[in-house]
Amino acid sequence: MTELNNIALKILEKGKGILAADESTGTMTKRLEGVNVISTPENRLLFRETLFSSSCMTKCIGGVILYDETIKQKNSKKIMIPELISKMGSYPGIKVDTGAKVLSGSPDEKITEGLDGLRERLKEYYQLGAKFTKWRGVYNISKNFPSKLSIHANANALARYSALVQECNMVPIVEPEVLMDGDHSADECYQKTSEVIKKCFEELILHKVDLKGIILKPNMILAGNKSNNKISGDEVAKLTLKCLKNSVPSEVPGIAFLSGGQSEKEATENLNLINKYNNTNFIMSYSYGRALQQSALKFWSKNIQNIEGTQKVFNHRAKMNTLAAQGKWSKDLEI
Ligand code: 5MM
Repeated sequence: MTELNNIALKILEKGKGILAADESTGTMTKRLEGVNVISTPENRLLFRETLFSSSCMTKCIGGVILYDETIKQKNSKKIMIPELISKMGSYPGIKVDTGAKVLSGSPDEKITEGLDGLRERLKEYYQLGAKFTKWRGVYNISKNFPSKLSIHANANALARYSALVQECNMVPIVEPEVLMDGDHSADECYQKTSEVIKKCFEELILHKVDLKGIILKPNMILAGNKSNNKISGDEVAKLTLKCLKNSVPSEVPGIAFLSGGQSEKEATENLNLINKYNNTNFIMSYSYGRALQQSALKFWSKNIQNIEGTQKVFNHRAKMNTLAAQGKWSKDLEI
């Protein structure tokens, strides 16, 4: 089990973070069509291999979460994608859930599926070079949500997933995402996120998951995106730290936040403040999807052959976040 702890620490060492490039084909199609690029396996690969061969992969990106399609693809030089990522000095990982579906018993909420046949799929991914995995539970906030049922069912699935992943010698990323959609206050986000995370750890412990060999991927504590009572970055950082300090067991080596719909700069600034005020022993880094890729995707969409230009944009964003993961970012470093 020390091996898993070492991998988790390596992924997040020296301000390194995780690139979440695990958009399923449906989501990736939305992203590409949003910038007027046709979503073909070739275009999805071209954008992703452009990112994975960027220079920031060596010093800033400790791990890349892949989707099933990508982990089985070869780049233009016929190198398998996990091998390319390893050669760049990063760890390949894989999303293993099969998506969030309607939760029977509370049809306005979601339960993440993918446990059936997971043990066999994990063996295949391990053979393909994956060193870590990801599973995301989603929760929405409203007066009655997340319900006890959704909190319990998703925590149980996250724990069963994590136990199987460790059995197969990979590090599970545990991602309970409390969505920012809605008009709720930051205090409500704090209450619900605390409840969700505490339940996850109760189940992880029950399922005998070694907490030293996981990475937690939570949301930051924010007011809902439709709330009129937005809070400052300082308050986001302080509430986020308070929530995690009170709900995450000290054995957990690292926390890598999702960006959840924050703008690129907001996600960087908030991470920087979290690290400035960090009064815990946890490494606090990033596992961003949109907040790492948005500008690079926009640039690339205008000229998909401009590899170098796209990489420059991506390198900058990764560098900013790696500085933020050490509390060393400042506004004037932005272009
Ligand atoms: C990259 O997006 C992932 C979700 O993909 P699907 O919806 O296609 O399954 C998502 O899990 C992502 O890894 C996390 O939410 C973090 O991404 P953001 O954009 O929130 O930082």
